[in-house]
Formats: sequence, structure tokens, C-alpha cells
Amino acid sequence: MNTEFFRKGPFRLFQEGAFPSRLHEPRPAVVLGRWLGAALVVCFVTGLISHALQEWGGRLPSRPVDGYRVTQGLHVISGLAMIPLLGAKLWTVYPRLFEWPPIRSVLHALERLGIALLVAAMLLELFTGLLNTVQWYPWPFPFRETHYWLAWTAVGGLLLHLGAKAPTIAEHWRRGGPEVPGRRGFLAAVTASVGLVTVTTAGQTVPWLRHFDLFGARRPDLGPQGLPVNRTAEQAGTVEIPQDWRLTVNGTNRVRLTLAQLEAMPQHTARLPIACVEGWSFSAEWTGVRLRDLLDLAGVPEDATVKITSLERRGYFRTSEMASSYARDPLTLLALRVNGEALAPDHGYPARIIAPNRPGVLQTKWVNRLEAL
Ligand SMILES: Nc1nc2c(c(=O)[nH]1)N[C@H]1C(S)=C(S)[C@@H](COP(=O)(O)O)O[C@H]1N2
Ligand SMILES: [Mo]
Repeated sequence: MNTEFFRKGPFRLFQEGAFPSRLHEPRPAVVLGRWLGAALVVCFVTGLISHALQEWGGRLPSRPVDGYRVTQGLHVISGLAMIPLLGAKLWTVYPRLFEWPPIRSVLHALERLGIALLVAAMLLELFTGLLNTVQWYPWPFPFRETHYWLAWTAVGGLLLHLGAKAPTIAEHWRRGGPEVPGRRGFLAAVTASVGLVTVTTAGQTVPWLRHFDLFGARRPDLGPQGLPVNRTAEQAGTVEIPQDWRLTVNGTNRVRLTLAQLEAMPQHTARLPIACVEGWSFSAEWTGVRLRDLLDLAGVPEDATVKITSLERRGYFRTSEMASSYARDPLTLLALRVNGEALAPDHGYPARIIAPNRPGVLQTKWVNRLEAL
């Protein structure tokens, strides 16, 4: 065979020595792998918590009050940090794409297939997550299930990858041998990128960073009543509240209450966060009627799961379910006021749900019916 042919054009890359930078050696890849691994563990665990709270919210405790705010904030912060980390990691190892021969054995083929799966799952996961943080869902499949199963695929692929690479990782885990030229500068650049991404987005959930929140989806202090909005009253078609609006509570008996009657009931105030799955959050002082007082009025059984329905006609979040651990929590309110003012239409006038440790998507606005399931 004319081996000269393989030394020209794109085939150049398949030659030994085609990638002279020593940053493509295993040591930098192992260092980045550790950082990426740490971010991935945080992102994966907090993602499972978010999934669990949305899927089986009932069987989880309604405390700590800020639980979801913290875990979902970390989820989005670690996910965004993984974008530059993964980019750098892929850059250190991409010369492997041009390994020659491409396949040495069945095991080697499987290993490469595993890596392809891992990289594809990670890229898709970060891409869908990133678009979700800016509330863009351009795909026909349900985001949450897809994001959930891609996460398991990535973690499975990662475990295989770690298994296959265990000897290399062990060998390069500790620093040894001479300093790799350019290593410090490279790692400093990666650290700076991660820092920049974090500082310019984390302000959407970390109050003292809010002034640096250039790229986060929301500023936690911008919006009606100084609070951001997910879906406005206009988008939800709930701008006009019917004159004869009543809250209906269905239990063993049925109760219908006007806003004035709700306001005449004992009012409670709680400082609770809205924590959106998209990664932004804010805390406010909510005032209204304890949900459990309303449920008791209608004779809803203590252990019943409650279905909450809003005036909104269409939309994924027009209803939500709430298990008894939440419904009976003394901090869970049907809020009528926020920070001392009647709710703005965009925040759910005349009444909204607010409960501790509950994902934002389930804090239903424009509520008009509660019923025992
Ligand atoms: N009826 C209804 N309630 C809703 C929504 C909605 O689209 N419709 N969006 C939810 C989401 S995703 C979030 S994050 C919070 C945001 O509350 P805010 O708009 O008052 O900040 O409202 C929740 N309640
Ligand atoms: Mo949300």
C-alpha cells in the first residue's frame, strides 16, 4: 500500500505527531475529568431531586423551606459550568478521533462506541438544559422526561468510560513527572471561563450576585411588584377575572368563597421562595389563608391529595397536585397578597398557591378550585 497517501490532506491528522501540544496528554484530561465529574455529580443529584419533587412530590417532605431553591439553583449553576468544562475536556482528547488504526479489537470498538454515546448524551443534555433555562422548547418531545433519561444515559456511559480508563486515570491521578508546558495557562483559562459563566448567570438565584446577572433568564428583582414572572396573565388569558369569581373547595362538602370571605378568614404570612426549574428564584412575603384551613372547611380528609385548578384554559401548568404533606404544612398558603400588596394579575390575582420546598411550576396562579382526589 502507498503509505504516502495517508500523509497528505486530512489524513495528516492520522499520523503520529499530528498534535504536538502536550495538553493532549492524559494528565490534563484527568484533571479536567475530575472537575467535570464533580459538576456532574452535583448536577445529576440535584436533577434527580427536581424530577422526584415534580413526579412524586407527595412522598417527599415539604421542608426545608428553601430546599428546592438551593438544589435547583445548584442544578443550573453546575450545568452551565459543565459547558466550558466539557468543551475543554473534549479539546484535550479530540486527537483520539484520529487514532490509527481506528479499531484495534472488539473491546476497543466497544469502548469507543461507549465514548460516542457518552459525548452525544452529554452534549444533548447540556444543550436542551441550556435552552430550557431561557424558556425555549423548540422540540416536539417532552423536555423533562427526555432530560431525565439522557442524564441516566450519560451517567451509564460515564461509568463505562471510567471503568475502561481506570488504569490511565490511576496512573495520572497524582501529578508526576515534569511540568507539561502550557498546563497552567490552559487550566487558568478554563477556570476563568467557568467563573465568568457562573458570575454572569448565578445572580438569577443568588441575591448578592444579581447585579452581575447579564445572561441569566431572569433578574430576581425585575417585574411587576419587583418580582419576575414566568407566564403573564395576558399569555395565560386570565387578565379578566369574572365579577362573580369564587373559590370552590370540594371535599365531603362543597364550599364557595368570595374574595371578601377569603380575606375575612384568619390571614397568615410566610416568607417563601418561588424557585423556577429554569434556575431563577426569589423570596417574598406572602399573605393569605392557610390551605389546611380551607381544606378543613370543606371536610377534605387529612391524608387526601389535593388537585389545584386555575382559571387558565390551556397550558401545562394550569393545574397541579399537592400531596397531604404539603397541603397540611402550616406554611402552605392560598396567597392573596405579596409583600403587603394584593397580587398583581401576573402573579396570580386573585389567589395563588405558595408552598415550601415546591418547584415553581407547581405554585399555581389564578387558582379557582381545590378538590380532594
Ligand atoms: N396557572 C399557572 N400557574 C403557574 C404557571 C402557569 O403557567 N400557569 N407558571 C408556573 C411557573 S413555571 C412558575 S416559575 C411560577 C412563577 O410565578 P411568578 O410568575 O409569580 O413569578 O408560577 C407558576 N404558576
Ligand atoms: Mo417555572
